[in-house]
Amino acid sequence: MTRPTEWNTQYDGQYDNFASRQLPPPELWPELRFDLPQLRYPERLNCVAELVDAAVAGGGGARIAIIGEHETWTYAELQEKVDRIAHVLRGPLGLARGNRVLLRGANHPMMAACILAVFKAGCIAVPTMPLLRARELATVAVKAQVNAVLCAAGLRDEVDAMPSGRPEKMLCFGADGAEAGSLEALMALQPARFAAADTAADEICLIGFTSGTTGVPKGTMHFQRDVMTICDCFPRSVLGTQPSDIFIGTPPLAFTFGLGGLLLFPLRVGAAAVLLEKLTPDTLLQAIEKHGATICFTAPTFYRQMAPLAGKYDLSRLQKTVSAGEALPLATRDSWQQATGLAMIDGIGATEMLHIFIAAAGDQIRPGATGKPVPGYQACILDLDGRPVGPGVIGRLAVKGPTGCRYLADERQRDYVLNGWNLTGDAYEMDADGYFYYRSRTDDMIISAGYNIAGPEVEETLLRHPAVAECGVVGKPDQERGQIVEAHIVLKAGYEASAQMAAALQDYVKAQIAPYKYPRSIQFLSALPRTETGKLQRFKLRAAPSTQSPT
Ligand code: 3UK
Repeated sequence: MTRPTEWNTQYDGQYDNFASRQLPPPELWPELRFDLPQLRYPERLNCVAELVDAAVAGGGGARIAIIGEHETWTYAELQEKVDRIAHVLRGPLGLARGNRVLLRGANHPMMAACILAVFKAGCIAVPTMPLLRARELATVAVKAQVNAVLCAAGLRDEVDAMPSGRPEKMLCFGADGAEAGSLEALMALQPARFAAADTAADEICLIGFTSGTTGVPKGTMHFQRDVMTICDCFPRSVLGTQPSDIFIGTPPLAFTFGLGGLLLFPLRVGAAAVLLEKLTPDTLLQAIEKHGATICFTAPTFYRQMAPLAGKYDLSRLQKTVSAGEALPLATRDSWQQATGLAMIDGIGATEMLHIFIAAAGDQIRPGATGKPVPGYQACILDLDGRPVGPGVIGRLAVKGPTGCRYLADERQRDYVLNGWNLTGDAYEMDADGYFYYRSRTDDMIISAGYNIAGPEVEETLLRHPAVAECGVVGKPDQERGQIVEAHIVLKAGYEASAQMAAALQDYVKAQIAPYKYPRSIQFLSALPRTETGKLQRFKLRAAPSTQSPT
């Protein structure tokens, strides 16, 4: 791999070990297994040296790397953008190795370049979803002790409004023209080449935040090595990626499903990634046709909505479609296959595991099952006491492999890791042939249209409304979205349950937290079901019939 050279030795010597000090103690880590020869990486490893520099050095500089709405970058052009941004980070911004950089932007070539630049500079990327509001951003920024922000110009308001105050070091990109003081303006003043930081393979480069059931997001920490690992597992052994592939899809780069599928996996094989924002089922189909995309990544609900529209488009180049984020209903698999002739590749991944660890493709697919452990991973089903159960018994899904859960300073590490196994919080069942079948979440996470939504976070928000006395938020099954958020509300005296009240509460939530978390269904109750010790009984809310129809 590339060693540091005279280009940027001026940045040597500073190292911020905040993140590594927040790693859980070794006894709380999952067991990590590197059974496959391709997963034995050198001790010093910079993932962007491998994913971008190696492609250029190997003669692939003129190949297309990234296609955006308005720009197409070759590998050489991507390398130059990444290198200039890395210089901005370490030079004008004055960041040290190991500093955390919060990233905020929709799927766009510049967002991709920024993430890669943070990895390459030896800093730590903290990508955030474009829809997050100031309060949610602040939680992330405080937990990860963020040192700087790179933000799409159109999304800066929520950063400016962060209750914790925004970090002093912030640069915006993507405004019309390269405004003075913008990231682009600074990039133009920097050298075109940046030698990748000489990082250790087990140096943290990414903190991926997940919404927790308590509403406090968990930061999952991943190493330079892990970025390579996910590229060399599922895409290699299940998906079967080729240099000629053109990747497309919807998951945000701030979600590790999108980061892998729409950026890292294509780069690993010298393929091209189409990065588009604000895709709808119609515009995604249009873009698949226009760009001749061969591999698509999105959530089940998107495929469900695309299936009836697929006939309008020429999808003849499309070869593989990957579904993840929530369970793939059989009806969705069937309608997609009828519409396109493609057998869906279902895969379960998790932010803690970084990417997909159980999946199936081609003639390995067994409808109704997610699949089998991706080579390199092992899985089993554990009972409540942590003992493995045999085929046909529903229990807790447990996995181990080359990646695994390491939360940033979080007590919930003890819940996710048991005897070396990662417990994903899913109830699964195995059959006699070793196929794994999703049954439900074991915890209270609401998964709606591919988004993870923590009920208590919505509750916390609703409770700030003057009319709300008490509330409980659960997921209700929904044909379209998998689940919808349903809020059960006890109003304070003097307030009346009405459609107007429901709408007001919905608007209130949308203004406070990411709008996708708002309760589509609101039910008014006179009291919430509670145990003797005062605990809310969510299962009773879930079982209660909805009396008012969702909006
Ligand atoms: C659920 C699935 C059934 C499951 C993710 C691919 O979803 C991802 O990460 P998250 O941390 O959520 C993890 C949880 O989501 N889930 C995901 N995929 C499936 N359930 N079938 C599936 N195919 O509850 C899991 O524990 O948001 C997915 C790649 C990277 C990811 N981060």
